[in-house]
Amino acid sequence: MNETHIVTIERHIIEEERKHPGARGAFSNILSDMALAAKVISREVNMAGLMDILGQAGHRNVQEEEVQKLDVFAQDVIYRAMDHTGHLCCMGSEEVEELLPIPEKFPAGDYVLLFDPLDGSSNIDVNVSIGTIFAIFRKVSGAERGALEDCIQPGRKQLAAGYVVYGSSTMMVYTTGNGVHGFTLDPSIGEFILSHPNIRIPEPPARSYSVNEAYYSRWSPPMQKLVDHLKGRDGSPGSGGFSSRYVGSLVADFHRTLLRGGLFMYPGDSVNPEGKLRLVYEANPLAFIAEQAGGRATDGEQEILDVQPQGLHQRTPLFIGARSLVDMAHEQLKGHGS
Ligand code: P6P
Repeated sequence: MNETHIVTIERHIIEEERKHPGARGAFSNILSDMALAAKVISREVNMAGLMDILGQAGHRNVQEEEVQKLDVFAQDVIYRAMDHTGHLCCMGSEEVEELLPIPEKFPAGDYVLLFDPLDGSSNIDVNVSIGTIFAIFRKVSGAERGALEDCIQPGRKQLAAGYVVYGSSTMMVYTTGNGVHGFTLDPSIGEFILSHPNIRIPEPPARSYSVNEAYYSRWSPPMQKLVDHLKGRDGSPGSGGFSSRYVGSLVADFHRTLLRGGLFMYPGDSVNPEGKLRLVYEANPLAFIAEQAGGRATDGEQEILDVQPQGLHQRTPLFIGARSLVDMAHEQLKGHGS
């Protein structure tokens, strides 16, 4: 790369801010602070195997999942990067049941941060890619230090969304509503460098689908019929010719879908009618990114971004990826429940 064409994420964020008339910089600072937190988390994730940080932290989070030490670390890093800046009125995290307040000793601001600090944590010990997912909203309540209504706005209201994938390289991908842009961490200089400007989900997409087929027997008949079609088992036109890819780490599966195309699915089933993934800090941010990249995201009945959340940790079925493939899935599922 020609050294004079290095665009750091901080530079890109500032240039994005100039596209938002009246922006006062607070919003840009939140994104830059998230990039800093991502660098710190990346360092620990990449050293985890060497620093005996692996293994259970010995307690369970609100999802009743064994908490890995890195989960706790990532949660703490993001909170501490944000709690003192005066830009946020409160935060919401996958790891904490209640809203995360801004400490009284620090000023509160006009924005809200919702995040999953380290999704896919069960994959940490086996060195599979994991990720951080985040969404930023403007405060809508009259409460100086935020309220639940600030954290359960429809995804359509997001000002920005992004994720960090800690994989063979660490990448941060974000949108502020002007396209989707990817940055790769250069550890030698500690900077996220623009590597994937204006990401678009390919159309026609890679003929690839991503779902945990172990749950086939628990799916609705329309969901079973959809996957049978993708596997070429129903002989209908366009049936078959797909490959299957499933990492079991949402950010890794989504990142591949974003760059290559394809269809990622986590449907509801007879055991978990609303599926497993979380609406507010997983499906919504990824849906904003997917739409900005020309794709689509639905819950089988409606666009993810149009769902009015009822609670911070609400689950949702998710069908996301290349528009043509989500359209096909949605038509087969709508009205039947995923
Ligand atoms: P399953 C990881 O635990 C996670 O929350 C997501 O990252 C991933 O997409 C999903 O669960 C995998 O769930 O039921 O297929 O193991």
